Amino acid sequence: FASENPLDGKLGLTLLNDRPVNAETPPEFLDDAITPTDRHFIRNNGLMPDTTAAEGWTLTVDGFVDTPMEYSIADLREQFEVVTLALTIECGGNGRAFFEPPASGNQWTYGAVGCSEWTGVRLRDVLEKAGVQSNVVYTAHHGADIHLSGDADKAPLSRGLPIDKALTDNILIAFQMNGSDLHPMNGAPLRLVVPGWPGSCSQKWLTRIELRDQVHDGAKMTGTSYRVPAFPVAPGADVPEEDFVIMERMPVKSLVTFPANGAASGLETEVRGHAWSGDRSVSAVEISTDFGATWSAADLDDPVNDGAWQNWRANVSFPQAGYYEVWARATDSEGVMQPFAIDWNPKGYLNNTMHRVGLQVG
Ligand SMILES: Nc1nc2c(c(=O)[nH]1)N[C@H]1C(S)=C(S)[C@@H](COP(=O)(O)O)O[C@H]1N2
Ligand SMILES: [Mo]
Repeated sequence: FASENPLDGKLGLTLLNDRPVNAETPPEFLDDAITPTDRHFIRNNGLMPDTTAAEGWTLTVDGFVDTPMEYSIADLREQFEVVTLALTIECGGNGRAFFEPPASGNQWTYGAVGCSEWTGVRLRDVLEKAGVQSNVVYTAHHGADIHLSGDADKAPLSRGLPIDKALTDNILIAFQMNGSDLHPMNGAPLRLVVPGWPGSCSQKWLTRIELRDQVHDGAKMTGTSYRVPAFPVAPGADVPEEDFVIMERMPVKSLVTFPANGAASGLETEVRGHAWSGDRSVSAVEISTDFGATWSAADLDDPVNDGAWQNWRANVSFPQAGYYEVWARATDSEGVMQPFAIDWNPKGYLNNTMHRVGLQVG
């Protein structure tokens, strides 16, 4: 794969890094209710596996289970209920580009998020069939991708979930995306999809799920990876590693997908986008066209299923020609609203500040 275009089969993505491949989707290309495969972002921590062929691929389920199991993809299809769900994956570092002082890592702006339709079997069903032993506290996910160093003993990423989360019913071991094979960069032929939690939980090129009697300590589970300070810290603070905790659900957030930032607009236009809040639903989306001075409610759809983002739209009119910004803010089912400003953390995770789109009207 190294010599091929990393964005083959993708359309309009912005490449942030080519080794490992990281590419985000400009918000105006996320306008569809269901994100087409060619618009789904890519976040790799290592290099593509040697093969992404379904033939011969196996998934091992072991660790503290009654019966360790090994499945081909055909076995999974035959032995478990196959379900299709629209599920939102957002990278924990989406919005990192806006931290001040800056945080190192991929400078994601808005587009490390997508909501495709995933087909697979429930993680819960697969774990229950193996028999989850009473001492299990955490899962460990293993993939076939290759560490940047080329060292076969190192994994680029191996993360896990608290067992209670792993046993919820909308986490999929997926072998299809939008009705076709997974895109190689999105984890073909088999991946986890854990909606609403940091994208890193959704192991791609999945080969093994191990049940552990302690919190997983695989690659990027420890240190400052996908972890944030346990308490609010001042911008630029030097936080000792022992004060970091593992990120869990992603916060309430929304995106304006039409019009595009910088677009020309008439005095009246529809504004639309999506909103989501990990493990929760969104109860309201509001729009401001006067820099937050006044707000009005957008029309908000229910999610098509638990774990999918919600679509919203509003008709806005501007009093006269000129430059405006459209701001969107979502409020979730627990009454938590998107903030105006970033609660800074050293690695630039969980930025859910309001999306602002500039418009030239008239
Ligand atoms: N095996 C493996 N799985 C992985 C990763 C990885 O580097 N290797 N990256 C994770 C991260 S950090 C994110 S945000 C999601 C992104 O999924 P996508 O590339 O399909 O958009 O995949 C996750 N799964
Ligand atoms: Mo991520």
